[in-house]
Amino acid sequence: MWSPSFVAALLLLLTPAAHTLKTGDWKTCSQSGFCRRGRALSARAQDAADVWKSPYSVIPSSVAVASNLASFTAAVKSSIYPEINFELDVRVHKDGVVRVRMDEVGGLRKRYDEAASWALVQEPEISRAIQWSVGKQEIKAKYGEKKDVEVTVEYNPLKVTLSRNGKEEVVLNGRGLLHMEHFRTKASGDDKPVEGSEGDAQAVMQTNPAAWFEGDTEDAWWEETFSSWTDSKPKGPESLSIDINFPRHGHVYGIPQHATSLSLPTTTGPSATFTDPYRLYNADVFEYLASSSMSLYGSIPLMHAHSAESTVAVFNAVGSETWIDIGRSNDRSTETHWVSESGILDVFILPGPTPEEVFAQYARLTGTPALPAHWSLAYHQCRWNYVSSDDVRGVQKRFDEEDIPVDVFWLDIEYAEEHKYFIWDKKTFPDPVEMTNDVDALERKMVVIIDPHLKRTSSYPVYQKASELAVLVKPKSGEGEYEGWCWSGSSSWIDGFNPASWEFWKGLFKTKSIDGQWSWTESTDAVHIWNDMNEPSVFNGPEITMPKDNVHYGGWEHRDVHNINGMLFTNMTYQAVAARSDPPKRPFVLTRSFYAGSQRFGAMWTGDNLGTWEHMTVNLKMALANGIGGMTFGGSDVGGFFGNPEPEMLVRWYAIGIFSPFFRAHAHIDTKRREPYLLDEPYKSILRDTIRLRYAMLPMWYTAFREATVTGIPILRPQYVVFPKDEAGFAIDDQFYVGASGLLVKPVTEKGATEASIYLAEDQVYYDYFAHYAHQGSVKGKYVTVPAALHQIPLLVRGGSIIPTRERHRRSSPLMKYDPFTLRVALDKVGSARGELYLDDGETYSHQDGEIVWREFTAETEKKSKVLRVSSKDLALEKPQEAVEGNALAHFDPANAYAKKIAHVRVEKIVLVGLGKQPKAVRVEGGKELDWDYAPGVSSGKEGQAGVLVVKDPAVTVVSDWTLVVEL
Ligand code: NBV
Repeated sequence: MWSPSFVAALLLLLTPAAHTLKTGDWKTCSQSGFCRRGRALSARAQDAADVWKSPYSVIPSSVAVASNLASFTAAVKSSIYPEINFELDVRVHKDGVVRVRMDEVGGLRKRYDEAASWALVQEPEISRAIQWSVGKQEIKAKYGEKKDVEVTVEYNPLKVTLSRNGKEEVVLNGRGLLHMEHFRTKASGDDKPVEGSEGDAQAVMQTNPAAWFEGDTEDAWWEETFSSWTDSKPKGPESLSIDINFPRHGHVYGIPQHATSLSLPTTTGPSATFTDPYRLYNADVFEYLASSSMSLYGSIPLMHAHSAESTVAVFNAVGSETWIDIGRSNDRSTETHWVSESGILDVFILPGPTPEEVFAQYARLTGTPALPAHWSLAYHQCRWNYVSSDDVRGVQKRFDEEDIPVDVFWLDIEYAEEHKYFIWDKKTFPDPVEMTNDVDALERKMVVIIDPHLKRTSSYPVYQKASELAVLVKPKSGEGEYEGWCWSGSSSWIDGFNPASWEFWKGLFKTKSIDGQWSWTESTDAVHIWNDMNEPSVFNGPEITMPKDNVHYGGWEHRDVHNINGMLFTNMTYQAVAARSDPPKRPFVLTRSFYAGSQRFGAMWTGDNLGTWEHMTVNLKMALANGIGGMTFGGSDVGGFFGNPEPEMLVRWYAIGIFSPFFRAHAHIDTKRREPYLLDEPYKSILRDTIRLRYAMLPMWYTAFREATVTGIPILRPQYVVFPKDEAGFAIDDQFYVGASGLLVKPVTEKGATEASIYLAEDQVYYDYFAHYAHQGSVKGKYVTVPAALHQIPLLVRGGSIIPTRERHRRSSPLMKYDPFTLRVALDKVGSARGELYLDDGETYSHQDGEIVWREFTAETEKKSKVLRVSSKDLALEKPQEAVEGNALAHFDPANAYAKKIAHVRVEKIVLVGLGKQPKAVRVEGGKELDWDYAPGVSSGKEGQAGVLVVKDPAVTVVSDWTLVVEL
């Protein structure tokens, strides 16, 4: 019998293109026709900057303001192709976001215009308060509460500007790089010189502006080859170029996913960090580089631009391959140039002006992350592969023997017979339901991989049915089924753009067969799903993906929808898993590929990282950038996918893992087993403590997730988000805050470190979470040094925070659901603090009906009366509209069914950090004196070992209002 690893090794051999470390497997800009054309246009425009003028202009007489005054349309012409018609549509949303759309009208074909409809959560509401004033040379509107925002569309050349208080914030086509290549008919001969293009550039500009503008050859207009692949390009050139400038904004962030710094390094100009533009083209980049502008698995065309004055953003809703150049001018403005292969111009300008407002604006467009099931925030144990059901049982046993908590066991592709997903390999997994039930017995879950490639064999009911329903992607002929090579050998791909594929897909996940249809009856509600390879990854395809001339439902080419493809697959899977249980439970789906809006369908991870310190470091930065793009529920393979990490590295990676919203250990099939219980001491004990810390902090994490689902603000918050005016923090991406909890984490990513240096942006006290040492920050910003030996995690608590934890050790997180809480109160300089706790049943949708507990804890020191009070009150009662995602609660009943269920759950300990004085007495208002311990130390305003008061068993519950009184 062939072992799974033998089969995998064989497949690796059979797929040479996919599996050797070669950056040459993916295009550079100069190997991509439309990118080359876009960059050439930019270079020509720059050379002729003094005379250069965009050929696109608005026809003034065509400007038509809608009857509700909220939007306008206008005809646009290019002086180079006067016979081609474009239409511009500009509207302002209720929240001030400006949407600018332009399409070719009456052309030979239709451009793909559905990217936004996949990304947007709903059609945005248009503002009714906008009054456009139509002038001879421009049309503009002022809006905003203080009428400080202005959007101006200049006619000739076409230029769109968003300004605030008279200062330009975002400018579209300011450099004249707008170019929508119109559809045309192919003349005979390829790459032929354009007539009249000979001679000196300036002369050509005068005599043949088209040749000057578009270049002097039909460069890759009708066909393009890369390596051994030829893209037939039946529609000819249709790329879209637009420059977007951010005057006086010296930092840009976002456009995930790239392995680079959070503040994006430049790609143009003499000191450019990268020679190639940032590429957005979902790709299975094997052993990706730790510093590169190359594409990775997911693409979110959202960019924040930031300065101490404001944060603004653009969301360029395009689904085709896109390259983005970033340059910086002397006045520290950022100039960007976006070139996409196809699609319409559909740019959303997000006016901010704060990071929070930009997140809210983007969330109103593409949605917030779905509230995950509580268990999915706990620890996930994965590897390629747990090879049998007994292997899974054995791993579970070892975790329990070693008292290491874990919630989820994962199965990679080897569970599936011949990689036919859903079909268990009965030689190794003879009893999948029993195995799942054994895991479920400790309220644990399983996550099983389902990839989008379907093995083309009639013995595979999933493929057979998909083929029968004709819901598979088609080859360039538009007939039949595209066939490519992936794990399952000869495969075809489900086409999520075909509406019929959704019902089919949903049906597959049913645990009871309906009407005799094949469904996954050998599965239970405790099984959740991992979607991998959904870029899609195709071993024998160009750049390890699908040919661009493949055809999807509606006749669209794969090129038009490539970056959206992976999201559709997860969306379908998410709906399918949700529809499986009745009443519905929150599905968990992990995806490798993503697009704008993917946050609504679950978690992502950073793919096949290497077990190196560089990858560990860059994965952290990537987590921050992914969060900017909405994908806050993310993490990296703890330990690194490839390689055998030394114990020190593994320990440090777990310390990162416990501060990642998604916390999963994973490893390649060729690596040595490295489950935490396998390590020698002291590493094993350190890992146990580390994972336990994650479990203790689950209340904080769940509370942070609630907030993200309502506000769209990422859970891992970089400095510029928390301190938007502090220039010194704008490029910091090696430390972050966790939600609004006040926790500041500085992961150690260097071998042999014993100390870490943490930047404090404000004049505030920050306590060491474990040792309670009080570090005083400074208004000017300041670095402090904290101990960071292997068993120590550099973790500070911002003065003024209250952190809820649960500190009993359990084997899995659902077993903690009635455990008592500890409140850690970190007093600020004036002796006050605030924190929140959000709870619900953690798995159903009853939270949307108000079955929640959402508390606010506050601490106040009254100097005069010499008392410190810590109080708990009902936040849901105060702000029912903000309690849960989608503003669903109009009213809130504090005595809801969930609150009743946990009515007995106590607060077992209150820890007050930064109390400089031993108390005289401690009691809960109206109650008797309580027991306490006091460890002397400084008060919250001073540097040094802080005084700590521990109040044991205050005899209060978590759902009730109470006040603890500390007499000083
Ligand atoms: O399914 C096997 C792996 C998986 O373990 C990994 O996490 C994915 O990113 N998968 C990629 C396929 C091929 C990896 C070489």
